[in-house]
Amino acid sequence: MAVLPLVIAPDPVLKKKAQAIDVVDDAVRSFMDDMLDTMYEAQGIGLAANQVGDLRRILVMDVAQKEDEDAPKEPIVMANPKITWSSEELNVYQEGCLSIPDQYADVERPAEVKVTFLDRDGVEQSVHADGILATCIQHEIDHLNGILFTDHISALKRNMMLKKSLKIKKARAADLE
Ligand code: GNR
Ligand code: NI
Repeated sequence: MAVLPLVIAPDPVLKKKAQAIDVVDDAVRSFMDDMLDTMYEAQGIGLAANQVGDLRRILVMDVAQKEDEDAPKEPIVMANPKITWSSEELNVYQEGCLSIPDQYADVERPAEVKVTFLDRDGVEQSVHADGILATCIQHEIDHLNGILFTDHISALKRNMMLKKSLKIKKARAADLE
């Protein structure tokens, strides 16, 4: 179990496409656990491997604690997630990203999705997600495809947010934050 350093935008690894894994072995499980530790420590509801500098198609989520910090943990891990169906109906959520600190914007996405993936035991599963879970899954799968939530908003807003992110990244690197 370990908290890994978070990659902050702009960074090339956030624009790269992650690669499918062959099997979920102990090394993959250990990495999934580290990703969960990292996500909980950063108080996020999701995390994709790119965000810790790794290009395997792995994401972790826990949307249970969004409303209530004392709610029991409900960790979800997915390897090789694939959206097999998206609803026509769209939904707008104010999104944020651990790799673009302190910036938020409304993003419109399909309200519901069906996803297949390999779970922590390497067993194929499928889920039909709605609400914040549907949004989060799409946000994380975007990361695995090298896409950030800022790619869904206007260029003006995007450039502003990435500039601010770079400022924060520099400040953190200089240990000022
Ligand atoms: O913590 C996070 N919150 C969030 C809020 C709305 C939509 C998506 C997210 S995911 C984000 C964590 C993160 O950056 N995951 O990649
Ligand atoms: Ni993100």
